[in-house]
Amino acid sequence: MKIPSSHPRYRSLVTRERLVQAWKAGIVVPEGLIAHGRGEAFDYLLGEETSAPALVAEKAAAAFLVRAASPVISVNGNVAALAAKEVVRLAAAIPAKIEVNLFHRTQPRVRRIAQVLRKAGANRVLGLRPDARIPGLDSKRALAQRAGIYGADVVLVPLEDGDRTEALVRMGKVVIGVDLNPLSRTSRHATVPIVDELTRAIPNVGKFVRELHRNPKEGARIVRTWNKSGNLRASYSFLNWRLRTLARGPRKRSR
Ligand code: PTJ
Repeated sequence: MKIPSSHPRYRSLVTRERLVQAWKAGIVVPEGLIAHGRGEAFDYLLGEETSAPALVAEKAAAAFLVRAASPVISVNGNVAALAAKEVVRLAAAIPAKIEVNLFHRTQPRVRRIAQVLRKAGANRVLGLRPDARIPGLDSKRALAQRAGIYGADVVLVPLEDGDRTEALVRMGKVVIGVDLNPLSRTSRHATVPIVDELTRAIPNVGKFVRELHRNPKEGARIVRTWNKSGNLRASYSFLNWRLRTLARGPRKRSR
């Protein structure tokens, strides 16, 4: 579908179209389109830009990732459709492994998503041959690779369902979520919940990764002082402030 670039919601419509095309190509599941709608609704409320608390969380995520012994980025259908190149670039900067992990898992879909990632520049993509199960999960999300998510100390899980976030935290891993819904179970249970839009969040984390590689002391300090509940509270306050400002309406000019 041709979207006129003059449309006031051009970016949003292009993103939607991209997801629909990825659904037609068997990369995104229909449930992924629903998940996107939920994300977009929260993005409206948050003002469709990175908030100050999200930026702080993105820097903390970068600090955990650069200091990790075995970091892994988990990729599902929506992430592959929206941010394959950004994920590959971030993985190279850390450096981290990439593993395809799906809720609605089928082997052909895993293969297609791995192909998207390779086309985006990934040399090695895990997840095709899982050899372990994440304890406490009955869904196919439990299937993981020992060389990847199963053995990782830090896992980045964008657009996740809360179950696996909780299960990975129970395994003792540092879990970094990217979820526009600050009330989701992922946001509440992740070690570092990033309440921001995926395509804004991943490049921001990448920028901080490069910055912290040059300043390892700063990375150590951030990890030591990271305050997850304080940061999440700041996200709720930001949302509250946004809604209160909107409720007050446009400011009257003083004479
Ligand atoms: O590809 P699969 O089979 O692994 O399935 C992927 C989906 C997304 C269907 C699966 O993980 C799922 O059902 O996720 P949930 O439980 O709907 O959670 C997705 C979360 O991501 C929701 O809380 C949305 O608000 C949020 N979200 C959606 N789009 C974005 C987003 N957050 C950040 N950026 C987005 N673009």
